[in-house]
Amino acid sequence: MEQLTKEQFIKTFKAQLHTDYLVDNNEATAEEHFRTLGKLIKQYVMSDWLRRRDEIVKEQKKTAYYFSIEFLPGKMLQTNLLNLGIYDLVAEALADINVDINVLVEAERDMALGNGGLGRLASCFMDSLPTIGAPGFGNGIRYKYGLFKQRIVNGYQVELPDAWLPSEGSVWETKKPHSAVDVKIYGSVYLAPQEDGALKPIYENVKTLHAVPYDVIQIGFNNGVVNNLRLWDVELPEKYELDYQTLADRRRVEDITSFLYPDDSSRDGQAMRLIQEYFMVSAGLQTIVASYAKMHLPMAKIHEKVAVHINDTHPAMAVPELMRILMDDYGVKWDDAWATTCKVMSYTNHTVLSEALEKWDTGLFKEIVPRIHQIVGEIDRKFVKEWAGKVDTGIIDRTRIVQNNQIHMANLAIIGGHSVNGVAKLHTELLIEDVLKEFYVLFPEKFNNKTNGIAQRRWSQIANPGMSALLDDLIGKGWRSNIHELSKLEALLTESDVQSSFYQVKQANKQKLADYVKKTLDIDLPIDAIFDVQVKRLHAYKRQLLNVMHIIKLYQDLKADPGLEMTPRVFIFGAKAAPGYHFAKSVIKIINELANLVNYDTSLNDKLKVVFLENYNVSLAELIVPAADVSEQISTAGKEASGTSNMKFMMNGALTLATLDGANIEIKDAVGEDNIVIFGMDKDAVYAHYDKHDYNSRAIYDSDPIIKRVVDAFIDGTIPNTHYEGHEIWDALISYNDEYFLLEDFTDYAEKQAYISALYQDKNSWQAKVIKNIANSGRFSSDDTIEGYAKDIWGII
Ligand code: 73E
Repeated sequence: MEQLTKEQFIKTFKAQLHTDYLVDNNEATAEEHFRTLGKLIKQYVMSDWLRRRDEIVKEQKKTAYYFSIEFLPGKMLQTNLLNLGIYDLVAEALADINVDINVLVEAERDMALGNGGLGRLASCFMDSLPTIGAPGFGNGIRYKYGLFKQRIVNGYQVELPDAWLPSEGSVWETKKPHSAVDVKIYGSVYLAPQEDGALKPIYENVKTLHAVPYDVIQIGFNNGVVNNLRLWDVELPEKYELDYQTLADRRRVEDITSFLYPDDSSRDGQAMRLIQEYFMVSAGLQTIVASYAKMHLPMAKIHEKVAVHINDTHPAMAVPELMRILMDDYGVKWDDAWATTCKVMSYTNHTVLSEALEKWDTGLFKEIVPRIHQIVGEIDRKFVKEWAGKVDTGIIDRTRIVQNNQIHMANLAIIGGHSVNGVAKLHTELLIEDVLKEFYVLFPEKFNNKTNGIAQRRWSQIANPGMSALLDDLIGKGWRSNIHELSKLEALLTESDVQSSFYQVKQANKQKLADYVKKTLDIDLPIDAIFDVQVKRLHAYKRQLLNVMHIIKLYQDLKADPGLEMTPRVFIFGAKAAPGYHFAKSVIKIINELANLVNYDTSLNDKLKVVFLENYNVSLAELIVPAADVSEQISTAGKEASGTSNMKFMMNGALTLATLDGANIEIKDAVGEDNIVIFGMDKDAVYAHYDKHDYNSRAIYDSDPIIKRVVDAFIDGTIPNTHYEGHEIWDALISYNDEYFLLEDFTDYAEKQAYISALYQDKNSWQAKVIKNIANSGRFSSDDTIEGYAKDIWGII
């Protein structure tokens, strides 16, 4: 963008307020101020945005398209200002006219078109792609309602719709009606032989949807590059309006882009979800192929200019859909279409949980996307034929796409692409050795690892201005553009004034969070206590319950001996449970009632506090993460593919208390064993139990009085105001043999927690570890991760 002065900014800002809202600056609402600033930002980048589009066309740059059913940007104002390099100027200019930039920041609604780590990763990539200058665009759905808003009522989670989208639309998007395309679903299709021997698909009774794109700006950091996140909305096609005569028909169409499915681990088997997947895949690919066609290059070589990434299995229909478009719309023959499709497509697996590996009933699939069903059948048939006689038939039976009347989307994505990656070293190893091992026999060359990363600018400069200013003082400002410069801190680990400066920053961040907790929950938090944080989706494998068990133990210890010496602790939780996930909701209830129990018990002398923060989302994370002393990453080893909050906490100077799972292992490698606290079984120990079937939680319960006392607290009335929840938990732990091995890991966990309490007393040693963590967090930058994708998988840089 052009050089901007404060005076120019103030002038245009005021003028825009007049034009849009007919108000003077001092009468405008925060919302009006925010939208006006957003609009100016869009104007500032417009020429860069257009130039980007033109240069990609003119230079025929190979472009990657990141297809994802989720994007979770949160708020965009600060990121956009920072990346444009005008944050300070705008903040000062606004202050000059008595507008507080923080009030504008608050006025923006979180864009929560994602559930958790998977969607947030996609958004970190959207920030990093333009930052490294790579032509990489997003493709997704413009949900009218994002992830539900969580309220806690009487300790229970209540889900409310998240109407994030103002009636005027998001300020960051541009509607592109002229780029709309039609997507066909339902009906039937048969293949009519043509004179030249080709088969032409003839559709009957289809329903046509009108897909309208909204392009959202993605601004690179200080480099003039603006990429695009294309989100599709559905409209009723005027041409086919007779197909939708009743209000109910019309509503059904509108609903296609109404809701994000609020499930982080298992799919909701609704036809609507399948339609959503096909809708965004088809609309995206039609546009991509059409723009490639404008280059007048051979269709069978589309892989030389286009890469399509399948983020988790949800967009896996991209494989048959690209085949369909190439064959049916552009006349490419099957073999050529298949060869190029496999080179275009690549896939990331995000989880080993079998319930999250999508499978669709063939009947439903055939009903909704009949032509895609045909093509998938043919891909499957050819796959079986190709491998027959070359490998064991068992392998073919288990890797083929169609099995027992189900379509296995991961199999489709693997067979139809050239790359399969996991999201942390251990996770990729597990894919190769276990979950996808038979695919590894067939296609070893496809497998690779890309450890997740985080957009460091948001998780340091924006979320933690106090720490950022300190870093500027200590190591200069270079780290802001080159995060690896954080390693300069290595020379300062033991300097006591540096240590105390980091301590001061942490205390100030803790105070900010404490103020928020006071305001929202009316609980007083002592900031000299250890702030021990676990924020993530609520899931049994993430083991929030292990954390709860430890809190119960501390409570029981303190009740038994009120004079017990203990470093005061504040346990902070934030977590949404999938609405249909009964067990997870019971854990939320238990945490809230445990909080009520301990927070108001004066005999505990403020040594123990428990806080459950309602409606955990990206904005709240930006407040919580910088305030944490301890980062809880305590999943059963082998279950958490990577985790990304672990990286955010580390970068903000929290010590990680972790199992050897996901990216925790790489954090340990980065900081060394002395600067992370590891406990519990590793993946091999967990797998040994699976192999030998020898785990017996009841035996542990019967033989360990401390564990028995803790587990019984769920049912013996210790936690008041609970009903079936405690029994449900007790049963999961004892009657159903504790699927996630909490009891086995408990003793080590409690011991390591005690170690942390002691360590915190030794401020110098603690702070040295804190600084060591920050110094080594640069390697978890999503700029580096995405560079790996761009070079190794997509070949775009
Ligand atoms: O470990 C995280 C990982 O850091 C993993 O659980 C999460 O993805 C993160 C980013 O790689 C994830 N989400 C889903 N699967 N894995 C998922 C599955 C189905 C629907 C929505 C999300």
